Amino acid sequence: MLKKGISAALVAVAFGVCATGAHAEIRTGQATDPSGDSLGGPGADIVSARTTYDTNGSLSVAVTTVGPPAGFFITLTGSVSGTDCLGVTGTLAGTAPGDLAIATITGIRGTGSALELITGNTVSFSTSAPAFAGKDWTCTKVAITDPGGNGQPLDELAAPIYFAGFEPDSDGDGVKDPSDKCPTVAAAGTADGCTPPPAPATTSKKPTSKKHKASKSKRCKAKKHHRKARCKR
Ligand SMILES: [Ca+2]
Ligand SMILES: [Ca+2]
Repeated sequence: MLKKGISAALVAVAFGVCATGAHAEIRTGQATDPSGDSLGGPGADIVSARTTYDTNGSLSVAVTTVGPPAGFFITLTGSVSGTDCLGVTGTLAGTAPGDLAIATITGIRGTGSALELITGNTVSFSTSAPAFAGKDWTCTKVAITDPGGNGQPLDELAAPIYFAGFEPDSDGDGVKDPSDKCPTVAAAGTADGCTPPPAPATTSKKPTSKKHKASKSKRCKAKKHHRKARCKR
């Protein structure tokens, strides 16, 4: 009876876990960008960014700049395609400093709003809505434009943020681009994607020995009429 009770409890726990989102997935990624490459001031010069996407429907993107954030920040979260980030995208965007940010999804008008929070030189945008659930999102692009200068681009991430486990492998050698020092030269089986694997070491002295024996045998055959006795030794 006790065993039955325990089994029932375990089944209930198992179902409970599944019902509360056992299949949900949290994907994260981060990327850096050089400083000093912005057409704007330090507040519009991206140095790093990171994303967290919960497939239950929460998305947040944080962008760090050289100085206190200043500009119109646009973050587009989509799907890795080659080395780009495309497809149906979730946008979190807003002017920093400011308090109104927007959240939209391609093809869905007026999806909602996003929360904007500034801490030091980092501005974070986040939203949580059913429309953001279950997307095939694996990357994020970030750009800053000039809010007072007809949207002129000031700085953008040099490469999209690729979520961990979804980084592209341009040359298909099994070494993901972020760790591949030669991303266009396939070098399977290497750690850095460049150095070809070492050639298998030539083995032992046996082949030499056989060759030697063979040549000795040939020599002996040729001379068998003359030096039969010596060859046998
Ligand atoms: Ca930059
Ligand atoms: Ca590679």
